[in-house]
Amino acid sequence: MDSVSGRYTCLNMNYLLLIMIHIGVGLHAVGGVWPMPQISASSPEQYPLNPEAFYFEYGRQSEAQPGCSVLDAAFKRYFSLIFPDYFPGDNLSVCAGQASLKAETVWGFFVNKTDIEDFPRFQFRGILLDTSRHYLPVQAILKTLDAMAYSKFNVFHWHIVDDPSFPYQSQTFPDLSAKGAFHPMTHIYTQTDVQRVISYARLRGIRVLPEFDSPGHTQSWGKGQSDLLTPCYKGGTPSGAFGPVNPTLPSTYQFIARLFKEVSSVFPDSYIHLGGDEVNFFCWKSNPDVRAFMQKMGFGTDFTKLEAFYMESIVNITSTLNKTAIVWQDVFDYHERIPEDTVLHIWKGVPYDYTKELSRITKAGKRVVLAAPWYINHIAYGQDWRKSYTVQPLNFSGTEEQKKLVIGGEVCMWGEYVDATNLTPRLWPRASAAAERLWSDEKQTSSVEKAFPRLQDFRCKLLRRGIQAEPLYVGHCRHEYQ
Ligand code: CP6
Repeated sequence: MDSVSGRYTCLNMNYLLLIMIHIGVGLHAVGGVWPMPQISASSPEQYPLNPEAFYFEYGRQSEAQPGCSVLDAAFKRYFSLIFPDYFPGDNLSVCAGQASLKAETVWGFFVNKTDIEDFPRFQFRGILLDTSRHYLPVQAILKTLDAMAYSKFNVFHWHIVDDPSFPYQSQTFPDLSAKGAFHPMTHIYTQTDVQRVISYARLRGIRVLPEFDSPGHTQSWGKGQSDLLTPCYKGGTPSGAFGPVNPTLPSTYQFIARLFKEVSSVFPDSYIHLGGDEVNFFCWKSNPDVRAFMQKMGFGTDFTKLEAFYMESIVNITSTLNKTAIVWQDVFDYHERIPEDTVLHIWKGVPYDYTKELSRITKAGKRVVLAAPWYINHIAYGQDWRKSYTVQPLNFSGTEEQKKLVIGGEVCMWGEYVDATNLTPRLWPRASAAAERLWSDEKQTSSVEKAFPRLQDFRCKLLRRGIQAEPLYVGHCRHEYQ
């Protein structure tokens, strides 16, 4: 998943960026490097670091050269992160005439000579934000993208629509948000908003994975698209309620094809998340037209076959759009004939029996993303980051080949109880614990006790960088902000 489409020509320089990030991270707090680099060797040799003399340079051998917008922008951001208190010209004259070394110690700092070689353990390190249960202003999303980059997350899974609201403003079907958003003007994501999120994420090495979850979780879609949802029946007549998307009508697939055609051109990522979770068969069962369709198709009374039929159809639509589908694991449970390259997203087995799911699904040769142990919308009294930290994603029974199919993991922040007021402290630094599990070498990061002070330091660094991360436990930051 790290390889990116042709539009992102500079992003293969990601690792150069990472090395710079580590320089920045190493400065403020001793040992406060998070997530832990794969290989690093520090020597007692010290160098002064002076903002007046510090600059980033393109390597001669580098494919990226001056003018690469991704790196030019990153150089600017990371300069400010490395020297957070530096303003050009500020106080500098005070030191004029003094020995240069002294001046450097006042305005700079010494860093130990450190060689770092770094690369991620897993290629997919995601965060899910849910903008349907509560609308999140674009600013809150951008802020989250900043914080994600600090912890080296590289996938923003945008669970953009769901039952309660449809904030995505579609060009093809404007009624979806006009009628399905909490508010048709203020609680929507316009095309401009979406572009802003995508390009902001791109500059930080983050892909945007949109999810349009169906056939369940689609109540809000029905408001702006008539005949899309299944009418539920009670005592032989329509009850006025609606169920999942109606899988029996050709118009359904025409609609999905047009919507996904738009979505796949708006979101450049090669993956698209199709959902497919938690389909309630109650309404389908009640509807005589659905039952007649079942008979015609030879599904009998097995509604999982009907769901399979629907998912297969929409996965095929995404294939024709040259996108790879990611779906929630429910889709595997119903044994659909889905393309080999489809990625299964493991969310069940909450809290801790997801290892069976990992075995079962990778045994069938499918790639998986692990979300089950990282539902951090769940909160508890105490240091629950420790549980996230001690997850061992590859500790399940299976062959080496099966283990290679685990492409990464994801922290889910479902939105029932989360909006812009509490998103940041609920995410950070708890998500950072999962980030280190997904980035760093497992052996080097096996001790929660050793991680604790480093994560505390990192949390202070997040505060310094303007991310309102919650405290892990009793203590203080050397720089108290607020
Ligand atoms: N919304 C959608 C949700 C959940 C899922 N899908 C969910 C289910 C159980 C828990 C948390 C979230 N809120 N669309 C399941 C993937 Cl515990």
